[in-house]
Amino acid sequence: MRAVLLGPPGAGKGTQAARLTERFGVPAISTGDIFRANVKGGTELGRKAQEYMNAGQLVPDEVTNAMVRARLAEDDAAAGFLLDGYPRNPEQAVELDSMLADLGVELDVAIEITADFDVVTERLLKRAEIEGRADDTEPVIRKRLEVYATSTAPLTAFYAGRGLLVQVDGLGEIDEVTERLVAAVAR
Ligand code: B4P
Repeated sequence: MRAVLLGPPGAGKGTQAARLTERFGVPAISTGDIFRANVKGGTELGRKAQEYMNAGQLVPDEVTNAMVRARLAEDDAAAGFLLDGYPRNPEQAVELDSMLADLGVELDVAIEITADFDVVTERLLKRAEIEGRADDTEPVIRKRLEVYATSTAPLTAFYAGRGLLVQVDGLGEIDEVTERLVAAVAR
């Protein structure tokens, strides 16, 4: 399976990617996780990404695209992958097409987890209490949702136009959402 996972911040992309990777036996590649690991490790990439993440902005495309290109070329992604949080704007989607063309493969499905903004805001504020992530504060969550609406939401039409889009309701228990996703992908 070669899939991208779309949806607003807090829809459950990271949560579900970790479960789907086990079901489908392909690596989950989360750009957010890679950035956070680099921030923690104090790398050059982490330094570049941190200010954007903390402000709820997208990390610049040239940084993100190069990172994904390198990751997709690794051996474990040859038989499939689940991209969590990439692409996040139309420019990244076009770049992903070029990466896949260079690898001689095609995307099978774009899965969108839907959830309304009130619900996701509540989830992220709850996570803030548990994990204390720098971008889970109320003003930054608002900014992330704005960026989602402006930059990422147009990808729904982009992938629908190619017949690749599958939409799954992200509300409800985590297990329920996983089962919906598995059923939707199997269709
Ligand atoms: P990400 O790490 O991708 O974070 P996110 O979209 O905000 O969602 P996340 O995966 O964390 O949350 P989830 O929905 O699983 O991005 C962070 C930042 O990195 C971005 O703002 C940007 O700066 C940068 N970045 C990442 N990718 C980029 C790209 N391609 N280009 C440029 N910049 C990029 O879950 C949220 C919470 O909800 C969790 O606490 C979870 O436990 C809970 N939850 C999940 N499902 C639930 C359910 N069914 N019921 C109740 N709670 C649930």
